[in-house]
Amino acid sequence: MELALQSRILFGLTLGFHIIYATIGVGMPLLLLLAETMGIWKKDYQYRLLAKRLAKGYSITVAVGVVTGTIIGLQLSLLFPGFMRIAGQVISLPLFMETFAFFFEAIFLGIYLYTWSRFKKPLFHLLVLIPVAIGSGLSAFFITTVNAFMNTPQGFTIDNGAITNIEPLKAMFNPATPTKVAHVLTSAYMTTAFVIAAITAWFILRGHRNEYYKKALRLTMAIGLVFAVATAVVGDLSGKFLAAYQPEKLAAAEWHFETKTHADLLVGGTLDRTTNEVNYALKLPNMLSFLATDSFQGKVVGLNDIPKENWPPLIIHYWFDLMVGIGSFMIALSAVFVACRIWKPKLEWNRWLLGLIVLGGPLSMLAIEFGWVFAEVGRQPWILRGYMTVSEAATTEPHVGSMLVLFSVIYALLGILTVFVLVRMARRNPVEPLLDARSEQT
Ligand code: HEB
Ligand code: HEB
Repeated sequence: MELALQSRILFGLTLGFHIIYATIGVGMPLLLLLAETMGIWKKDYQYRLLAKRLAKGYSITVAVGVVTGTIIGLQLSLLFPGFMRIAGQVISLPLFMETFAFFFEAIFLGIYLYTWSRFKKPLFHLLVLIPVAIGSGLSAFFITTVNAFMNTPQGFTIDNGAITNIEPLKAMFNPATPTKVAHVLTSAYMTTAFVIAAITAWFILRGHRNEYYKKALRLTMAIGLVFAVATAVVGDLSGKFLAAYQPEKLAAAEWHFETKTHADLLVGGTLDRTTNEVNYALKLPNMLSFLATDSFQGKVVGLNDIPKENWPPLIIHYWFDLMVGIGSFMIALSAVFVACRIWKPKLEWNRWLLGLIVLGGPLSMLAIEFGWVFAEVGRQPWILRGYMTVSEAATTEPHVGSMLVLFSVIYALLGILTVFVLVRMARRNPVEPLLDARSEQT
């Protein structure tokens, strides 16, 4: 196998694993914040209990997130030395700031975890969460600006291979930053809510019928609905961003060859690579024009107007469809659940609905993975769009293959360990005995 490809697979594997923890890392503080707020507002101890149990599990996922995040930092310089040589100087500011945001978050998280009964008023404990949520949001912001920079680099000039005139802030606030940061944040909030909803629905299906679970499910499904809609709205803006700044990614995602107005959105289907003909796809008339330009008549650049060596792999069509498909499904599912809660309370606990909610957790996490694979494979062949290709940046050290095997084993073990610890935690401290306790002693 080609060495650059091995490096990409190894780095992709690392990111794909880190993003699971990072997503929970970004989403959980907000969920905790909302659960505790509900508890104080409704004077209901059960919401506080929910926050407390989630926070315990969260401390485990944060720890693994730190390990995988540190591995990313190391691999970035080891596997793509060419990239770090050029871009390292430009992006060192956000990379450093991410570490700073993380420490900020970690300090307040530590305080939060150990002060459940230390404050006279529960409100003060709630306030400690605000810096945690800000810190994790900033983490996501800083690191996403780096990724945005790779897609639309700016804020430097290259003279004979040397990099000069570095403007770190201009590099950070590049055209891809607003939509990417917003889409990453909303999708993390959405996914965390649906993951916790899935676990809760699982417990209800297994016969746990206390109000506690119902409150948890209602809260997470409502939060999930709000952020699923927000993710779709921002995703639409991401589409418009692509049309303006990375037309090759959008065209490849939609197998859109001829530049034209009134372009259709294609769902699924197969592509005949000799004739560039699309078969069996579902056609949504004029919707690609709308996604790209906000007008059904808008003109969308096709692949034929882009040099062939700059085409991203056309397979990204499927990643895009899967992401959008899951997003639409989750909006529908959570809307049905919330509608049942309002108009048909009995249906709310329907086994089928609960089963689908259990499915929705892993599906949302998959949508995060599909979204990143789509965005990152769609950036190929560039590592710094217009300046440097991935193969120019990759290492020529020959040991990537064995590292790939080694890290696959490490991630598998870390993944199993996380699940094992979380399940054991839940088993050892069942929530039922705590539910009747009206007091705040726990
Ligand atoms: Fe991350 C963590 C790096 C991506 C989110 N990270 C982390 C760490 C590191 C990293 C190094 C550890 C800590 C410190 O700071 O020291 N990342 C990284 C890189 C990348 C990433 C390099 C790529 C390029 N992240 C990411 C993303 C996100 C994140 C995309 C979002 C969404 N992280 C994060 C968080 C954290 C981290 C949140 C913390 C932990 C937890 O919480 O879990
Ligand atoms: Fe997404 C990406 C759209 C949903 C996750 N997205 C993306 C993109 C686009 C989109 C256009 C690319 C961008 C760039 O590259 O810059 N989405 C979209 C839409 C929708 C969606 C339209 C509707 C439905 N997503 C979604 C969901 C999720 C997601 C649901 C999860 C949960 N995405 C994602 C991610 C990504 C994406 C993670 C990567 C990052 C960025 O932003 O890029």
